[in-house]
Amino acid sequence: MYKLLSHNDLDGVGCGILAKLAFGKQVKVRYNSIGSLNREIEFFLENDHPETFLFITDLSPNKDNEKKLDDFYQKKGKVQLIDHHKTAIHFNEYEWGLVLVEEDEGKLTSATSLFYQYLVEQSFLEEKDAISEFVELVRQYDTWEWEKNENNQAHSLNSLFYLVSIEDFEEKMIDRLLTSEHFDFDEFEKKMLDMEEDKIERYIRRKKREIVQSNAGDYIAGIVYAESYHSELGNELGKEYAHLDYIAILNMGGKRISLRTIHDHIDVSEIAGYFGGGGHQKASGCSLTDEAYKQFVLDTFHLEPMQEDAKRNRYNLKHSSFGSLYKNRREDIFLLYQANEQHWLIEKNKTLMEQIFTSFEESEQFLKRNYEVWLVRDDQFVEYLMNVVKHNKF
Ligand SMILES: [Mn+2]
Repeated sequence: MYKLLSHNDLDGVGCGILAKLAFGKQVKVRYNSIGSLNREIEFFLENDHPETFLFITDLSPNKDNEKKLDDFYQKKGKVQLIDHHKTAIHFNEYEWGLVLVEEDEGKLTSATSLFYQYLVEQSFLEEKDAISEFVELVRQYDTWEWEKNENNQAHSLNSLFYLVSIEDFEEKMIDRLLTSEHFDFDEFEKKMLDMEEDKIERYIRRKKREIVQSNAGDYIAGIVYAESYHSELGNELGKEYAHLDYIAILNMGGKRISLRTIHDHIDVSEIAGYFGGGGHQKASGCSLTDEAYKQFVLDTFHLEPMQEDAKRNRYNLKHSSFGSLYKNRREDIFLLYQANEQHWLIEKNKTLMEQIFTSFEESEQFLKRNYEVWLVRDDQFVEYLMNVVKHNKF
């Protein structure tokens, strides 16, 4: 007999689907949140048949269970952990641990892609186009490579995963992978997924108007409340407000925080780790502890939401040679302009600020991080210019 304990997201359930394809009725699969894994491991060690082979995928046990699992391995040799989270790297010290964040060519891994390789290598499962395509979609979604590759099918697969129950999803996928030569959605699913995509877009648009900016320790974070679409939100909000170091998405009902960044120089798994969580460099999570509650909720609840830059301007544009006009909530006006080849300057309420910048981006980032400014609409820009002209005339 086999038992698989896996994560309850698409990548984790991808592992469950592969396990059922490989072992059929010989495997019992249990999906877990990060919080419930350790209880399941303890239950397994105390209650399951001692000859059962245990797989753990896409999640990692705590210190206590790490030790217990190693004892179990020393006695029976029947445990294999497969993961791709950076915070689980130390499990490679064990014979039963296989943790790989990226392949040699810099291609990011997912638990499903690693588990597939493992099952094929061990001859538990035969390679097949439909399965390989499914595994690749899961990998691209989980690593967010789908966006760069514009592989919308990967995004759709995750949307479908959340539209139906885990049991239905498993059953549908197993059936499809067994019978089809290539992986695809059926016509009904395609219609549903189109509608779902519109819904996600509207949800994100609303959240763009709710996010607040806050100094959080050494960083500047965007904070937003949301129960769903965390990855999509983290990515879209991160791009809209690129001056923020990371986005913290608070799920109050679940008492969890998701941390996302689009920047290579920020490691949100460190921040999550500080609050007892973990994950990837660009996507991590932790529980809403008392300390996290104070920093992310209590200290920020009074803050006003950020304002988006004006999007449909023809005149007040970023990088414009006439300068770009910004405003903050205190009605200060900032004109950002290029003084010469190397230097960008800022006038605050028509007085030159002392800071000198070497690029538009650097100066805009300074303004957004320190003054929470937004690019004003054309009509306000024109009004500003008219005032300047009037002033010069009389
Ligand atoms: Mn994963």
